Amino acid sequence: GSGKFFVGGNWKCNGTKDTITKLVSDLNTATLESDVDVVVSPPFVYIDQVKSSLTDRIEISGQNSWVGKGGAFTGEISVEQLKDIGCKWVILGHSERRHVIGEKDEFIGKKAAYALSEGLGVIACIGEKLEEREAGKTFDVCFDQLKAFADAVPSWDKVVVAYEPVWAIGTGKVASPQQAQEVHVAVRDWLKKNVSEEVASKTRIIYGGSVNGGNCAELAKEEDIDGFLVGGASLKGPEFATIVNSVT
Ligand code: G2H
Repeated sequence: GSGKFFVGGNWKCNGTKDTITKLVSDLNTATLESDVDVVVSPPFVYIDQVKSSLTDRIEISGQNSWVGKGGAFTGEISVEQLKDIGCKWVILGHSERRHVIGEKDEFIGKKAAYALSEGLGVIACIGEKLEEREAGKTFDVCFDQLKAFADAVPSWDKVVVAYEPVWAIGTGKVASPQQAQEVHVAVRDWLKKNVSEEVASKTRIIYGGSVNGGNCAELAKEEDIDGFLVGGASLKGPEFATIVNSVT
């Protein structure tokens, strides 16, 4: 693998003050392997609560950010605000933003460039839909999404790529270690050919889509799986800790 193992918990649009208090307390008491970058991404409205109660061992990410400087953009949250409230990261291009909300490649690329320019790390998500996989277009789709990031970002130093096949997200239908590894290798190869050998070897490529405490160990064994982006299973502190500790 490349670099330090990276595990992100994407809480999506879940939680209340009470459930988040419990989750933070479970995370604070969990034993986490030291050689892993651990990040959680609460809904915006709970970030302040999480920041003020969660151990500094775990960094905080936004689930989205506005494409430029804040201002008259009703309903949006700016990169400056995420930084102000203590975030170190932002998830961009998640499939739910692409396919439910309708964000396009170029817009997502611009968001990544802006977030990086302000010093946030970017968890850059890519992944194909089931019909695209079945049509043999997995690599084409992933490479197009990757290219939109590559065309926009000046540096890959603070970018983590998350491969999340849409058919595996929240479905309980996890990609097999071989299926994930195959795409991770292809992504690394694309980076090598289109960005640089150095970026290809240094950039962490993490897997997301129905990762849980039971399947993480097998996935983590794959050479090019450098960590995970976890949705449902990140809402349970002990299970999330198990996934963090699947580092090999
Ligand atoms: C994929 C993942 C987290 P889940 O969206 O980003 O969610 O683990 O629930 O499939």
